[in-house]
Amino acid sequence: MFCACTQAPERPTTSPRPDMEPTDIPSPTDFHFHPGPGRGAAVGDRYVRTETLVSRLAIPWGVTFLPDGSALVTERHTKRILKVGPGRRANGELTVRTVTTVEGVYTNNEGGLLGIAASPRFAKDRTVFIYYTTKKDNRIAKLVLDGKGRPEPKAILTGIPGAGVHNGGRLAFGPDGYLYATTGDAAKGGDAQDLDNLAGKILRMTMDGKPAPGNPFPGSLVWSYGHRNPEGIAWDSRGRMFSAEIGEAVWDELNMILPGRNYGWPRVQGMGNIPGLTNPLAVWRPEIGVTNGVAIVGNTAVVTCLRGQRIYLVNLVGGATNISSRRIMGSGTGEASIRWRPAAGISGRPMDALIGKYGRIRTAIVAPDGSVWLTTSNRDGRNDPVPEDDRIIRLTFRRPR
Ligand SMILES: [Ca+2]
Repeated sequence: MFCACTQAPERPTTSPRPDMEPTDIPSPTDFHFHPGPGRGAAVGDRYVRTETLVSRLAIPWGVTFLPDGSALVTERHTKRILKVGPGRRANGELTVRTVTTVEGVYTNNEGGLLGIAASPRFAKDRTVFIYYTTKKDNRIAKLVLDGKGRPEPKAILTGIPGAGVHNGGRLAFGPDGYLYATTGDAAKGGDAQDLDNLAGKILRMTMDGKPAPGNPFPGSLVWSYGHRNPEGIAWDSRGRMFSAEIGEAVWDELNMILPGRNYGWPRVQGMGNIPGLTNPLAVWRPEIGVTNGVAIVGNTAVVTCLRGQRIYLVNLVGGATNISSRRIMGSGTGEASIRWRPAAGISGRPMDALIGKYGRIRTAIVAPDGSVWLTTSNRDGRNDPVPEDDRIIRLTFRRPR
């Protein structure tokens, strides 16, 4: 039997990184989240503010920040890489200009130009990494943006299975300096369990696309496996890695990613409590979920939802002392169900916010100023866009009155 979680959250045990906590942005670790009497009615709206940074884009998918305060943003189907900001236009939104259009990208429903990550040494090497679909695979390439002519993508990893759905595609450099990529099962669930297949994995590599030192399987790019379609990855201030993953038709997941672990797909969705398979930290029914992006500020994970058209604020102050705990708590019933595992670090019911306000929300990433940037995906054929779509939204936390 599942019960609503009403216990008081534990005291935060860590502080956010100083560079994530500028003075004008309250940290969510300064106050406790309470589901309160309005449970299920966007109670998280009390804790957040939003502003539109950019409007009228088309499926902005990957976001990465540059040392000059601007961001590079990919658009999935136009194949464009946009430079956003740091300047403002007369209407207050950030400037947008096209840096390049990537040749060789094949757009097929969920495929196209997906993730982007700037080299940690961008100021010197002017290099960004992109993940995109071609007619025969998904691949990761590097582009040198030195301003000398059209940048040509140079592949560092090819042969990631691709399909019209489940292409994964998120790229990010971890705190260890290595490049991580999420791959989808490309509609073949069994491949997620095959360690010799790059589908349904989280990969960890050098900037040359080679297995990074310390990977759990010798000579392999695989960091974790048994994933269906993970599209979000983020790390907290303690270096713990999290991923948001889209499940099939029953549960979407937030996972803590540990090297060499099997996350269960296609044997199980959600909390299986099956020996040898790692349970998610929290799961949502797709009607209120299809969790996609994740960004972490202090001890709060911001998890975005496509179909659910909202975000969740997930309080991580529980400490994740027992990742293998089988104790599951829950809230809601049927299509509105959310479950989480308190002993694995989720201190209470994830709180929803922005329900329906911006439509389908995909990417989440922490900006250099400590705010969180969100992108919408209302022009992907699965919603009725408004003229302002698609947007990039800036989210900041506030202390509730
Ligand atoms: Ca799973």
